[in-house]
Amino acid sequence: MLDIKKIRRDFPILSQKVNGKPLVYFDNAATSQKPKVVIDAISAYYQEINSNIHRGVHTLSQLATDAYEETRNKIQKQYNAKYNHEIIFTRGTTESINLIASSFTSLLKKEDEIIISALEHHSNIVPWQMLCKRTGAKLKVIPINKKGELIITEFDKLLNNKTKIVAVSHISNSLGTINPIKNIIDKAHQFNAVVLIDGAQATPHIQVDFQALDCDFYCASSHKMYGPTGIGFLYGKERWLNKLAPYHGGGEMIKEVTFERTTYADLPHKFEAGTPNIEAGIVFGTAIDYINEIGIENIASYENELLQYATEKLLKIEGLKIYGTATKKACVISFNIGKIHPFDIGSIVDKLGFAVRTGHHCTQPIMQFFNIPGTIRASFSFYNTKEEITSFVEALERAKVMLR
Ligand code: 7TS
Repeated sequence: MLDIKKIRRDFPILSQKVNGKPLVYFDNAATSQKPKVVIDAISAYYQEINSNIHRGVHTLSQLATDAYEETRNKIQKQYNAKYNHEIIFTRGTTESINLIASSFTSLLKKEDEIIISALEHHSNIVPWQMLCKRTGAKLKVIPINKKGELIITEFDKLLNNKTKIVAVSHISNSLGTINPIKNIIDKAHQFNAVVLIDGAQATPHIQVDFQALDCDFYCASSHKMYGPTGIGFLYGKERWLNKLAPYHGGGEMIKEVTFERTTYADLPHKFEAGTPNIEAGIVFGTAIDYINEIGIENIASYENELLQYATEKLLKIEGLKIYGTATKKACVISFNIGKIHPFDIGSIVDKLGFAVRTGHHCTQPIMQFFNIPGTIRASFSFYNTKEEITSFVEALERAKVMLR
């Protein structure tokens, strides 16, 4: 059992008032709040060991390098990668996907096909469209049913020997659907396609094991995992990372440079040109430690309780419709009330202290599928409570009356 009261004290922002009302933060899918240990670690880095990494013999540089590399080791351990050099630091999920899409340019031909799904965030759509434009390859889309679940029998029909890449999300940021990625990975591998998993919404909430999944690439962002912004990772199987061309050129990613030719550094540095976001990389490790203190299994089970509670309470509001009713769901609820525009509801509940996201959530094709302009999205985290959900439902009832 989690002591939520105690946990909430770890997050200074949660005791703030917004518009004169206690803040209720239900926009965790966009970004999570940060515990004090994370906030303090950022300050400690600049006060104690700030220096550039991987290049100085001096003590501070070595301390910073060790702390930065320690996070790589923590990510390897947390997600059971075989080697620590299979973890590449990036600015986040978006950059991780772009890195792979860019690096595959020289490996694709115009007969080849890439499969994504109808549930993807724009960051797992646009880079593949750009890759298709560069190479002539074709983009195929696994459709969804009315519950917001992938139709796997349609995936079976799309797969063939031309399929080179399958890129799907672990959990949908708009609908909360948890996709059957193990099944997708196994099926894709039967056709020798590589599989990239967009794990931006999974790593903050559920246990993930790269080797058990057997995915070829997996991407995530620290800022959704209670850590700093501007840092994330790409996991890639060693054999694939060795095969791919680097994404950025510059310092740090080379073995030897002459004007005639350059040889590249070994993994992971081949993909890490330039001075990285050092402090965020180090403090990402602090956030992982924090998750482990609470326990990812505890997080998953408490958040599931919140999801069930919120679903039940929200459905009591007359005219409220939930989009995304998958059997396997994470703690995200997208909904609309009657014909009221989501933005109007979002603006009113904001005045009452509730932070929710409204709009298309960077998933316009999902909105097109449901034929709606957008939704109100409440996304929960382990520091949220049933009391907050109850008062949210009351606020929605008030908003509904005001907008009638
Ligand atoms: N993939 C998914 C599934 C996401 O939810 C997001 C961000 C991204 C990729 C991109 O991550 P980034 O860290 O590189 O920006 N999702 C959201 C959201 O739902 N609201 O704001 C950002």
